[in-house]
Amino acid sequence: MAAPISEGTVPWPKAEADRYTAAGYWTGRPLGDLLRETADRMPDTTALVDGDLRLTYGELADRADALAVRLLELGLTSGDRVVIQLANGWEFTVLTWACLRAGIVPVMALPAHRRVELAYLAAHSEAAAIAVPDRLRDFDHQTLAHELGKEATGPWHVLVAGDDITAPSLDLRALCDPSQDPAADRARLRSLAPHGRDVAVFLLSGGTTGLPKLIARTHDDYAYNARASAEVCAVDADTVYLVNLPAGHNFPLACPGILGTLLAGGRVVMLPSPEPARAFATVAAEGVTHTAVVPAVAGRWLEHAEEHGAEAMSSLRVLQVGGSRLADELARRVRPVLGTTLQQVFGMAEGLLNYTRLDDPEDVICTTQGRPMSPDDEVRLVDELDRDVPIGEPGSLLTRGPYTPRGYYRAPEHNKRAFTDDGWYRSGDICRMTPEGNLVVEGRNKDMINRGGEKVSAEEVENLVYELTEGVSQVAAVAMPDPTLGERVCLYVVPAQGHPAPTLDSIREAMEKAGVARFKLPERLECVQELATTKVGKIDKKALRADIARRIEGRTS
Ligand code: OOB
Repeated sequence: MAAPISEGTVPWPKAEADRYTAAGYWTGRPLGDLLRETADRMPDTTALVDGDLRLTYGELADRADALAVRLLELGLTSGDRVVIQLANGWEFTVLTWACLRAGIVPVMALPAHRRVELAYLAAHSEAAAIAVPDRLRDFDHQTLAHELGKEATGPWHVLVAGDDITAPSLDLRALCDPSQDPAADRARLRSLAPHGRDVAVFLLSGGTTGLPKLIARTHDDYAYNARASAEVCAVDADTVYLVNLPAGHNFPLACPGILGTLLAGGRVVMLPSPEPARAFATVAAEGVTHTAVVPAVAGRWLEHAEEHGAEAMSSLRVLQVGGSRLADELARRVRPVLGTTLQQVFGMAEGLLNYTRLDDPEDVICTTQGRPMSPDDEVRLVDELDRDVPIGEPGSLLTRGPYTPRGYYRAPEHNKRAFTDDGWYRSGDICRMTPEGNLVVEGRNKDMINRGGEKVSAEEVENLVYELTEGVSQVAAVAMPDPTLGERVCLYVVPAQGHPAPTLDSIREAMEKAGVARFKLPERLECVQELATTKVGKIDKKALRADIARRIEGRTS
């Protein structure tokens, strides 16, 4: 039996919970109920578009209920966990909605994850099921999903979205078919409705440790996250929101993303990738008003528009950009080239969201990463001794608030480091605050590489290299600058005595064979005699980052 989720979560203190409830942020209503309510208000309005498939709110809500009941009939129960690793398609949205209705908790994996990540997520969450595509970009997700089942300690269901369903997989699309008796489904789900304080979804941390952490987001906090985001982004019933980042990431899921748009009665359009020609055509065809991208994609879209014109984008009102630092120069091109309002988003799966406001002066929009979404978000910028730095000085960002949980799931040791004793989350971002209260992200003091919005934990890469490569004495993974992605993974290796230096290809091959997500594989290798160390004898990553930046510039001093 899987342990109840409540055993691994860190609840907000009672005083804060009461305060957030009194302020109206937490309503005690589960997300599934709130979604159903929107559907009841506008059953005939189009809610979801995926290629030729269009579902009204009524159809979407009924399919979600039908799926929820079928999951229960399979033996899943409220509180069970399901790893979701689906492409951006309608099935993702129906399944997520279904889980929220039944109190089944999705663990939001990414399509790029492979055996290493999925096995860990399934084990750590004690998942009873996984939902995958049959194949995606030449990878056989279905076979891997069944292999993962061999390690499961309890029942293991494999739900597959695609045309090639092989036994004993369950056909996810068929499970989403409308039911004979929607009213009966609804009645059955009513008795299972989770509480507002229950966990709604597990998000994945960007990761600074050997293994990614799970973030338990409650119905109360995540509904507020989505609803308040929708307000800041002017998302309402007229919104057409295009999903082109991986749907299980917090940004397209709830900032305001899929959930914020559906709660507001708008329309969600799913697209499998942000490739510019197709994205532009979809914006034009569907009259898309809002979308979210990472800076690297914003750059590609700007280039595309400069080459082919931006007529296709005429309906787009808000282009949200976040996940990694957007260069001011790129930001300044958005309005003139795309004719749309840029919104910078500096967020994290752990909670805190900062947005530039749509009516901010152009200079604020182009040079800052915005300010906290909620009046009750608390933000501090501190020095090494946790003392507040003066306004304008860079400091390490600490935060608490109504949608920032107080600890990672089942990680008591790590929580002691990642959170202060009084519950502040140490984001590891170095920011400065402008006089008018906006944040500018200047760097970070966490050991993570931000590859165009994809987060890679240096420690995880290092552990994998030690484990998989013979004859290495020391390794260090660091960020190297990259003009398109911002950063890429560079690996420093000190070969062991008497061993030949490994090659980049051999390291990458070993990692890929072991089943590590491709975005984590090092893209440059520097074999050296020794690694610079700090005064206390730790590997000096700052020196290594400076070293690789110099080497890339061609000065190998
Ligand atoms: C978003 O969430 P995560 O959990 O993948 O990554 C969070 C980290 C932040 O701590 C920061 O280091 C970095 O990503 N980051 C940014 C940024 N937005 C995120 N760094 C500089 N500028 C930005 N605008 O990435 C995320 C979650 C919700 C909304 C948007 C992004």
